[in-house]
Amino acid sequence: MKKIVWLFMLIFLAGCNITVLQPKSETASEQAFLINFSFWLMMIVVVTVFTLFIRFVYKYRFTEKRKDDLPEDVKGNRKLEITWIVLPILLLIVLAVPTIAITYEQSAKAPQDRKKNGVHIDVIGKQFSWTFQHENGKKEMNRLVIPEGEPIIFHLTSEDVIHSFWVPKLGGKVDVMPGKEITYEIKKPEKGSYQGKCAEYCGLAHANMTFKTKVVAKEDYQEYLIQESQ
Ligand SMILES: [Cu+2]
Repeated sequence: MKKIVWLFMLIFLAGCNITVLQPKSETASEQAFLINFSFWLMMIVVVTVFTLFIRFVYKYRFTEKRKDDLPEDVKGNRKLEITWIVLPILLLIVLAVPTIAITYEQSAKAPQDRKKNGVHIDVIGKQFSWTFQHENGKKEMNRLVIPEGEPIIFHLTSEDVIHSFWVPKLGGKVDVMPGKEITYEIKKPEKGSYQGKCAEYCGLAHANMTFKTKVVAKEDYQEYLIQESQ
């Protein structure tokens, strides 16, 4: 009992801060929606199963009165059987439709036309840093500046091993492959500063492969582009 109390205290006092559940872009909001939606849908199943389980254990428990009872031998129940086949199928369809639609729409794609509407940024990962190159050729290391509200199209490549591009509050994770360009889009980021990181173990200093992401107003982004790199 004491252990359970400690466990609950640990969970409640840990101050869990799950950044993917604090989305700051349309892309991340869709991802958070999928997590919440499937969680609550599964909770319906969990609660139903546990309620029935507890109810049956209690209802058919051993008592002095029923000591010699032999339950009736039941063979089949069409209504019940149809119910427990059809209900899960319906639940799975409800779960599958938004999951497939969103994951298909968001998944990283083969290189795309650079004329596609949006801000295009080349992202080059290497052990153990990130380089961001903007459309006018401006380059910066470990600091990504992007304009708010625009579709941001990242062209991801790696110079050595496989990395993974991830800004938890904005979107990701997307594998960054050597010798192969992949495009990934983050829609409508909101103003703010966010932590970005490599999400694929890539060597000894993998944990240091982080970068700062700054989402700024559109005018500020234009100004940033013409500033000399510091
Ligand atoms: Cu890495």
